[in-house]
Amino acid sequence: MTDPGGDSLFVRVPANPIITPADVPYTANAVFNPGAATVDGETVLLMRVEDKRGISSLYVARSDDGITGWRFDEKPLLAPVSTHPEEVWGCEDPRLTWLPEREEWAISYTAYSNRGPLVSLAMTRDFREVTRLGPVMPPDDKDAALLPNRIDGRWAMIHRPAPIYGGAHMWISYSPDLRHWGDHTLLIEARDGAWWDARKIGLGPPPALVSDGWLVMYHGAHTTAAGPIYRVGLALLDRDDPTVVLRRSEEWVLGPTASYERVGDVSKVVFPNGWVVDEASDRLMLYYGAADSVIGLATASVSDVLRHVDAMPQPMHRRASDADRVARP
Ligand code: BMA
Repeated sequence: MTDPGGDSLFVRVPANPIITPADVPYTANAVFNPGAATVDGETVLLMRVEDKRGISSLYVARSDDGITGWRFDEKPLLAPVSTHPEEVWGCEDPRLTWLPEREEWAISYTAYSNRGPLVSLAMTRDFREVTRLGPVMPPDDKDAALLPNRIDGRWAMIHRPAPIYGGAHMWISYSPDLRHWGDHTLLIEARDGAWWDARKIGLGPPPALVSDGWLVMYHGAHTTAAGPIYRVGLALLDRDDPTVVLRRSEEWVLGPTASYERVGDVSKVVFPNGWVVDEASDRLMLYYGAADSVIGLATASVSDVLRHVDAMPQPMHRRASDADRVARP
């Protein structure tokens, strides 16, 4: 079968937006950018909830079908605490990765410190109790997720440092113990100029291991005179060496076109943090923040997504670092 084409891959559910501030049993200015997990047959979302001070905490919602009938915990799973001063301005944008070796979920989230956003890790088995590991990357750094398994004996984490010089790109780093990180490697660079993913990109949901390799979704923030437009594209990494980029989108596969994505606290934003990817049932459920205000859900066929990925160009430099050694045309 031929590539179905990027624009039609992801279909928004009729119930969108599936969760809004009016739905939750606590005061919220915005409910957005959720991580997603399947736990005991239920879909669990760990939602970023911004209160009316402007501070975000992470709250759990559960549903049997992942679309309707959400049940909301009344207390946050992760909220700023005085013992973690790096969270003084909030806990934001969680990504959830099941670690089979440890039999627990890793929560990688943005801790908003008064020296800028940084990456923190916490662990949970049931989304009822949580243990913080604390900060693992200094500011400015965000958009982080762990790979579920060690690669050659080490944990791998994709993240997005934002240096003063040269744009914000995706990196991959390695750790023997989830605490000490090194071998920092440039993974996918933001493009430049008029591109949708120029100058600032970041990982979306945690990479999903599929038959062809690691399926990656990432956002690009294209700057316009009216502010940024956040859209998403796809990439594929080598299963055994995820520093090797096998494919990368030229065109975005999802952008802000629905009214709830185009108008909100930050307009024209789709920001996926969580997905449930099931090759066996050929179903992909993509949970995303819309306009930094509400939560949307789009579904796709995994095989259609993989056919689309297979038709995407192979990057000229399969390791971003190759670009330093080989002259660009
Ligand atoms: C990014 C993050 C997200 C947010 C997005 C759009 O930098 O801070 O939390 O959804 O901007 O405002």
